[in-house]
Amino acid sequence: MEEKERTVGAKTALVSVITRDRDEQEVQASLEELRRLLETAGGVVALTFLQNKETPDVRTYLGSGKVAELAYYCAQNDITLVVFDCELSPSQIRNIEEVLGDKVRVIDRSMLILDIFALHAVSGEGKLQVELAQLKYTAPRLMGRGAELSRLGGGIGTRGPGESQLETDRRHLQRRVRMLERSLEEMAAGRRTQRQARDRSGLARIAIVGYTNAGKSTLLNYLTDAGILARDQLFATLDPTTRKCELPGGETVLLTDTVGFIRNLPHHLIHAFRSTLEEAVYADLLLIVIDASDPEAGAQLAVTEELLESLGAGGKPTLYVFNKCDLGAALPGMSHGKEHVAYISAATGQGVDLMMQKVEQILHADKRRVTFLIPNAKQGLLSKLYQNAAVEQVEYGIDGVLVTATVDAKTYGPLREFDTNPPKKEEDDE
Ligand SMILES: Nc1nc2c(ncn2[C@@H]2O[C@H](COP(=O)(O)OP(=O)(O)OP(=O)(O)O)[C@@H](O)[C@H]2O)c(=O)[nH]1
Ligand SMILES: [Mg+2]
Repeated sequence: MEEKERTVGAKTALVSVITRDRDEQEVQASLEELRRLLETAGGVVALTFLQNKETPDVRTYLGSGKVAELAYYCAQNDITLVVFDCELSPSQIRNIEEVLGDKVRVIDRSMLILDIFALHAVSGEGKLQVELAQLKYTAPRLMGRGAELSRLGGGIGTRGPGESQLETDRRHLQRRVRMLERSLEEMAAGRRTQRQARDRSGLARIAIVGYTNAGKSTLLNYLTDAGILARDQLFATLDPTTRKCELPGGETVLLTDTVGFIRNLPHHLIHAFRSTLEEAVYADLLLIVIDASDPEAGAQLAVTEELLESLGAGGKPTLYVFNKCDLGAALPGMSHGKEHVAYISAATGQGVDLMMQKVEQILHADKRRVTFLIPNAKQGLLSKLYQNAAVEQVEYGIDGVLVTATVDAKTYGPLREFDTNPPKKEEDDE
C-alpha cells in the first residue's frame, strides 16, 4: 500500500512551540512523549524543530519564516512526515502543507494518537469508536485534498478500521457518522445491561486506571493471568477487560483494566471513548496506577485525576498504586496527602499482596454487622441481603425474619428502618 510505504519507517520531523502558556520543560516532556507515540506508530524521528513564540501563528502555527525553514530541512533530510505537538485546525494543516510541498504529510498529536488507536483496537466496539473519532477529527483535517481522503483509516502506515467505507463525499461521511453513532449507542446499551448483571452478582467492582504505560495490564495479568498484551508502548490497551479475582479474605471481586490516559487529549476524543471509560465511573474502588520511576509521574497523575474528574469518576474511594518500584522511585514525595497508597512492582509481584490487603480494607471500611427484623411482607429484601451481604444467621419468627449480616453502607441504606439497633442520629451523620 502506498500509505504504508509513506509512513512506516517514514522519516519524521517533530515540531513544537514554546509559548507564553507552555514553558520549555513542559514542551520537552510532551515532545518526548510525542517521540514515543511516533515510535509506537512505526515512524522514525529524523529531526526535532522548536520555536520560541509568544502565541502560535493563526495561519501556520509556526511563524511564516520558520515554516519556510522547516520546508528547507524537510527537503534536505528526505522528511515525508511532520507531526506538530499541538492541535492544528484543518486550515492550518492546509497552509503548512502548501509551504512544505507535495511530498510531506502534516498531522497533529491527536491524529497520531488516533492512528495508534486504529492499530491497537481489537474489539468491534473499539474499532467503531476509533472510526467515529477519525471521521470527526481527522476527516475535516484531510478534506480538500481530494482523493487523498482515502488515507483516512490507513493511519500512519497501517490499515485502520473503516478504510473501505470512506468516501470523499461529505454527505457520505455524515451518513456514516450517524450510523456509527447508532451502533455505538446500541453497544453502550449492551454494556449497561452487562453492568447491571454484574451489579446483581453483588461483587465489588474495581477499576484499574492511570496514565498510558503505567503498568495497568501487567498488574491485572499478575493478579488474574488475564493474558492481556502488556508492552512498552503507549496505548497498548484500548478495550477494557474484566476478570474475577480473590481478595486475601476469600471475597471475590471484579477487576477491570482500562484504556490509559495521556495529556492534551481533545475533549471530543475523550467523548468518543466514553462508553469504555465508563467502567471507571461505575467502579466501587479505583486503583490509580502510577509509574513511580518516571520523572514525569507527578504531571501524569495530575492529568489522570483531571480526566477522571471530567468523566464523573472523581471522589471515589481510591488506592494510589505506585508501580515499577523495582526501578526506584523518581519522585519520593508523591504520596503526601494521599489517604491510601501502595508500593508495588507489577513485574515482580513485590508489594502486591499488601496492596490487595489494602483493597480489602478500603472496600470494607464502611461495613457493619447489623441485625434486621424484616417483615414477612418484605421477604424480597432478604434475597437482596443474601446477594449483597455476608449473612450469618437467620431466624424465622411470627413478626418476620431476624437476620444478622455484615453489610456495606450502600446495602444498609434502604434497610435502615429494619435495623433492630439503629445508630444514634449523630453517628449517622458522621
Ligand atoms: N520494571 C518494571 N516494568 C514494568 C512494571 N510494570 C509494568 N512494566 C512494564 O511497563 C510497560 C507497560 O506496561 P503495561 O502493563 O502495558 O502498561 P499499561 O498501563 O497497561 O499501558 P497502556 O495499556 O498502554 O495504557 C511494559 O513494558 C511492562 O513490562 C514494573 O513493575 N516494573
Ligand atoms: Mg494496558
